[in-house]
Parts: sequence; structure tokens; C-alpha cells
Amino acid sequence: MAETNVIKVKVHGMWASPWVRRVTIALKIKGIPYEYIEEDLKNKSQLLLQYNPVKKLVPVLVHEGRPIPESLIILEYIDEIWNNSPKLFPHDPYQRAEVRFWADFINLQVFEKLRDVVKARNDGEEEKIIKEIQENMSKLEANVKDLYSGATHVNGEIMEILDILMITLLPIINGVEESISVKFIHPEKFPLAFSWMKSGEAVAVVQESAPNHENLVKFLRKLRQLFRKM
Ligand SMILES: N[C@@H](CCC(=O)N[C@@H](CS)C(=O)NCC(=O)O)C(=O)O
Repeated sequence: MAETNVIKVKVHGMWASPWVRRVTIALKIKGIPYEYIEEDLKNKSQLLLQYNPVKKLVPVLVHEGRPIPESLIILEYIDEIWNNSPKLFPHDPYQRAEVRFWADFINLQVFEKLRDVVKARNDGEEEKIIKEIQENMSKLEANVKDLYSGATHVNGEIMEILDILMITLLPIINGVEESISVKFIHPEKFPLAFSWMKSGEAVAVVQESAPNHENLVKFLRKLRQLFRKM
């Protein structure tokens, strides 16, 4: 087999994970072939534990045998290594810093808190986290006009990092809301953020990688029951 045909990239992932989906979308945008390894998170593979011994989480990207954990770090790595294909981060250092700030904010203050909603042990905890997410969404909404050009989604190849994060947020919001039977992120309150989140709907790499909504809701409901019983 010619050297160029050897798959040098592997991704350890899990179908429902938006953190994993960010990475696979980025690889597809860049046109990088990869092998995908689905992990059973109740029974993690020895390889995953060896590759990410500190956090033991997916995604892990393995490039030429070397593991890289943490989705945002993986995305930066992908952009640095495959730097002649569509760029995920802006070239300008100031803009790059700004994008990193917002990527971190969206990751920690929205994605991670959506997961915390599902893992809340009682209604009081759930309500508190929902309120925090609504406040964080308001902060994001106030900044969308400066962050989203509205023109980056004409085709999947020019999606950048914040586009990937926003686009992959929508199925998780829908899944979490349905799994707890509470609608708490209203499109009319966050119209700019919603139009950004929806902007990827027609993009092939986004469509191909979308988790099945019913399966996602089932998965999240089970997770919720598990934490409510603890
Ligand atoms: N900060 C991590 C979050 C990744 C994460 O939370 N992964 C979840 C899957 S959705 C996981 O591996 N969970 C397994 C566990 O909690 O044991 C990243 O950005 O990669």
C-alpha cells in the first residue's frame, strides 16, 4: 500500500458525544482520512485508558501513534499539522485569541453545563444550572454579531472553529430539553445564536455526522435516571 494511503489518524469516540463530533467534523472539513473507534464508556478500552490516563474521556485523536486528548486541543493540533487545508482558526493572533476565548466560553459555560443539567441530582440543582445556561446564552447572544460573519457556511469547507461549536450545539440543546421535558433555551430570546446554530443544517459534513435525535434523547434520559437515583 502506498504511504499516502495508510491511515495515520485514529479517533476514539462515542456516537452521542458533541465533543467527539467537533473533531470528526474538523477532520472531514480538512479532508483527512481517519479510522473511528467507538468506545463503550461503561467499559472503556485499554487503549483509551492508556491514551488518556488523566481524564479517561473521549475524544482522543491518535496521530502516528501519539495520543492527543481534549477536543479543543485536538482542534488546534489538527489546524497546526494540516495547515495547508481550510483553516479552523484565524491567522491573525488577536483574532485567534478572541476565538479561543469564545471557544472556551461556549465549551465550559454552555456545553458542559448542558451535560450538568442531565446529571443534576434533583430539581433544585437542575433549575440552578438552567439559569446559569440562560445567563451564559445571553452573554453569547450579545457577542454573536461580532463573532459570526453570517457568510462562513456556504459550504462545509470554510467552516471555522466557532462555527463547528455552534452548529454542534443545536442537537444537544434539543436532546437535553426533550430528555428533561423542559424548554429553556428559547429561539426568540437568542435569535442570533439560533441562526448561527442552524446555519450548518444544509452542510453535508454536518448532516452526515448528526446524532439521531430519538436515540440521543433515549441515551440522555437513561443518563438522567442514573444520576437521579444516586
Ligand atoms: N473536556 C472534554 C470533554 C469530553 C467529554 O466529556 N467526553 C465524555 C463523552 S461525551 C466522556 O468521555 N465521558 C466518559 C466519562 O465521563 O467517563 C473535551 O473537550 O474533550
